[in-house]
Amino acid sequence: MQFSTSRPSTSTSLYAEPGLLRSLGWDATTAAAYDSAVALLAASETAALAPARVVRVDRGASETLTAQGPLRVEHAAAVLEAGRADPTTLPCVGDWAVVSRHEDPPRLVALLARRTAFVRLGSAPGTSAGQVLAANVDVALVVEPLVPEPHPGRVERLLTLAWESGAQPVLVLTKADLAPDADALREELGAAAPGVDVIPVSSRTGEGVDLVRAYAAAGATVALLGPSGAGKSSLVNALSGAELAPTGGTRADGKGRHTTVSRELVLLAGGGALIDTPGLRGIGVVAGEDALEQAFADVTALAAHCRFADCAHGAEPGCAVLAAVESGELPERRLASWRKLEREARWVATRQDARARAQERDRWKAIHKELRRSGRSRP
Ligand SMILES: Nc1nc2c(ncn2[C@@H]2O[C@H](COP(=O)(O)OP(=O)(O)OP(=O)(O)O)[C@@H](O)[C@H]2O)c(=O)[nH]1
Ligand SMILES: [Mg+2]
Ligand SMILES: [Zn+2]
Repeated sequence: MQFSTSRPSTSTSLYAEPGLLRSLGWDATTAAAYDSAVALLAASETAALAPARVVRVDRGASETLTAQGPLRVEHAAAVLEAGRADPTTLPCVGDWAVVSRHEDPPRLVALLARRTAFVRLGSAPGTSAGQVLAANVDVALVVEPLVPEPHPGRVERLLTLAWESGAQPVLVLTKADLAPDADALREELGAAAPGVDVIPVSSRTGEGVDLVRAYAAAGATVALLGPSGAGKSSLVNALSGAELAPTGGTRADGKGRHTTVSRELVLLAGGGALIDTPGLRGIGVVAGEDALEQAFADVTALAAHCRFADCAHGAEPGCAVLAAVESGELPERRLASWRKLEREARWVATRQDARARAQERDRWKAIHKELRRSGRSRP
């Protein structure tokens, strides 16, 4: 996290905002983003504005926290309209917002630019643009249970999503109290998480909980992502020292019961915020090339040593990636996982290109229409 502290801002009074907003992570960067968002509003909308953080979204309204405490706000018409064109612009948990108390009920009139965002794209061609799972997360805790057994492929997919979001990924291995071979599993999963801290935890014994809590220090926002039943809500409770989030059992097959149903931000006593999320059912397509390079930094480093710059690591001579698989340095499973996510990333890129072309076409259509209209009305 890089927070500038000396940035001049027209809302220095807001930057000096005490207490609640500060412990939610309000800083000079947020203050500047607030000013920019307010500047874009129509003059008629600038009465009784205040900053707020979205703690939960439900049915066209958001529960928020303002400097004065909780405030439920409806989403303004302009916000909803923008959301119809691009659902990723709709308010989501973790968003900083501009709210207006001028109206009754109060309204959310704009969102501040997001520092980071977890975006889940549609999982099949032709599905809608995407869904933002959480915004302005500083640290993404990828939560994977050690018991009944961890899935390295799922960890890789979620870590890629985390890298893509712009947050710092951390791998949290839960239910360490139940795993007799926790150390061996930690090593195996560490190989699937280059450049990422790996923390085994137990919400039951408290092992590792302090290490995780340290990430939420000083107003940082931490989000938990992982499958249902992984122990995300149990960890939220262990971190906060209170029963904030309901937890559920697991089924006989070890799968979770989807106990958590909405994404919710909770404030920690020592400052900082936590976002609990429901277990992801399908994660879908997650990322572009840059995030893949980070999530698979080991593969990328090997590929730099292939004889051919455009090596596809198939059957080419002098392929350093295949040599590493041969020698056991790179697990074959990991190479397969990388290939799968690579294919998906290419598909996303193609689709984004197609969307950009369609938007360009629409723009020209509008320009031509306007030209025809003004041509006709010319004297
Ligand atoms: N032994 C042990 N059990 C745990 C631990 N953490 C969670 N559990 C159990 O695992 C089950 C699922 O925990 P939850 O915290 O509800 O899981 P979740 O990830 O929030 O699941 P969803 O809300 O469904 O996504 C519960 O029965 C918990 O008691 C742990 O560290 N050790
Ligand atoms: Mg839960
Ligand atoms: Zn190669």
